[in-house]
Amino acid sequence: MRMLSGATRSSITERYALLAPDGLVPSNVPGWQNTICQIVIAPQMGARFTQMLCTLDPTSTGEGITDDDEWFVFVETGSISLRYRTVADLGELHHVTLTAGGYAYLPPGAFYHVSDAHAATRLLTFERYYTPHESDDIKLPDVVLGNEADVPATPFMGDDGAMLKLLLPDTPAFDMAVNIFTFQPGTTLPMVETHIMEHGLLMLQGGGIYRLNNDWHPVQHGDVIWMAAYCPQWFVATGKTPARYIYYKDVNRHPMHF
Ligand code: UGY
Ligand code: MN
Repeated sequence: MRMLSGATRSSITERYALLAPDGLVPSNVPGWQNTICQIVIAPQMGARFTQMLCTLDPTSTGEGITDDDEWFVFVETGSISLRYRTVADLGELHHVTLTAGGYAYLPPGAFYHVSDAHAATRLLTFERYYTPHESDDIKLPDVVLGNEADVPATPFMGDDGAMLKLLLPDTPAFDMAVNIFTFQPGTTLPMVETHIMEHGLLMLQGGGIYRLNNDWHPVQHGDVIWMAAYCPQWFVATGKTPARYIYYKDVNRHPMHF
């Protein structure tokens, strides 16, 4: 149908971006076949990482080499087979099945191959340059495999209406965190956060109002948000169901070494 109004909730600014699903456009991404890849956050926007949404079917395949980067994949819906090898294990090829809620983190120097997707599979990926720790005692992170269903949630700053899961170990080897937040209706972030960490976010369920810099935006399932360093941010969950989002954050490095 022809669009008459030209209206969209998407808004791209210097300090943040909100991308509503209706405006997303696929790209041909090297390594991915028969897959709809939407690059939703990228350095071209001002970000220091890349976030991608990939829709797969049983004919889809995807592969890559992390090189100096690190790669995180989260199965939003469906399931995949993931084969990977790392430099640390002398090139042995590992094979795991990731179902909905499943995730994998691969450090630099890894190879990955995705196949055997269920018909309705959507993946979220985060990729960025891995910043080595200043201390030679801190080695590269290990591979992490898990499912968010097995990760315990803890109240955020004492509020059990806002439960937080950390999907990656909170140790100095990791320069990225990926967390899932669940907000009961009416719950807010306890303050307008203004911090050095950058975020890339995907709304997994429900909705609310996101304050981004000096603007307030209604957001819902499927929306993507980029928040630059020091972008003031605040959220309230609205509606009758809990709101859930998964987000990336850069952590554990000196500001001069990112
Ligand atoms: O981890 C965080 O900085 C988180 N509280 N930010 C957010 O949800 N916008
Ligand atoms: Mn934050």
